[in-house]
Amino acid sequence: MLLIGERINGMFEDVKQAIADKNKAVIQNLAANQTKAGATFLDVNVGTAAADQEGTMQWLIEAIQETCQTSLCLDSQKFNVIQAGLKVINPDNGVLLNSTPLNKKTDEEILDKFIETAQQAGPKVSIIALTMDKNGVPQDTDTRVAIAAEIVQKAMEKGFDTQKLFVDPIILPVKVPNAQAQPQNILAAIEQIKYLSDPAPHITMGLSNLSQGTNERSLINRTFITMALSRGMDSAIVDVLDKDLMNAVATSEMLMNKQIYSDSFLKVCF
Ligand code: THG
Repeated sequence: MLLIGERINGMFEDVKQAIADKNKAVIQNLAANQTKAGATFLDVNVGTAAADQEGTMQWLIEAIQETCQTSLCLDSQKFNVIQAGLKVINPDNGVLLNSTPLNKKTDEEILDKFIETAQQAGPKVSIIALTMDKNGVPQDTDTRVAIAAEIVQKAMEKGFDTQKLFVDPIILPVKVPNAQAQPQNILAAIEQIKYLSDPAPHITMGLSNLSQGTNERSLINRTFITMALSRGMDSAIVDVLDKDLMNAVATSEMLMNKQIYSDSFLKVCF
């Protein structure tokens, strides 16, 4: 599966501090460690503290690219921040633009903009599209799948390869009141989204959202990822430095016959 390392995110105290101090070494170590642990992409999110989000995105990318060639996942809800990142990124290493909803009240054409931007930026530039529209994040399975179908249709109309499209059904904290039915709604959605096109779009999610505020973060994360993988998810934004999570992913892949069994399968997967 395609794992996106979540740690270069201003939401984390060490990254927030490194941004404030312009301390490249902290960022470069996180890039190296996550790559070594098995990340295919590194998520890059400036967080909310930095005043200059565009400049911070560029500083993070430049710091990472000085020492590391791993593909980057530019993570911002603001299109201008992603555009700023694209100005300094090496698109030949592979890039994911994270993320766009189907449409917004303030910007009906946001998905078109993401697709066109990816197409102009080069053949190795993919996008993450959220099953979210101008009405917000749906709670049920059917609306998630209906929005995903519109996203896939738009990609096809615009000649954008569905293998460069990652659909995110948006997992939210299980601890939020009345949210406990959401994980199973998402599993049902995953199962349907993978049949929307051939070849299928990738399916991804920000796994750690699920366990926010709980006492058993790693256990909840790794249990849910095995469930989602078995239903057809093939990517996720995760803490690749969580060894128990990585072992659960490796075991799932082996049990799903995606990795060959050997007595040392945990060592060979990542
Ligand atoms: N979908 C997409 N992109 C995303 C998300 C998503 N990007 C951001 C986020 N969600 C995924 N990344 C994270 C990163 C960190 C945490 C959760 C999701 C996290 N952080 C600690 C917390 O809030 O408790 C930070 C505190 C700390 O440990 O220092 O949980 O859904 N496409």
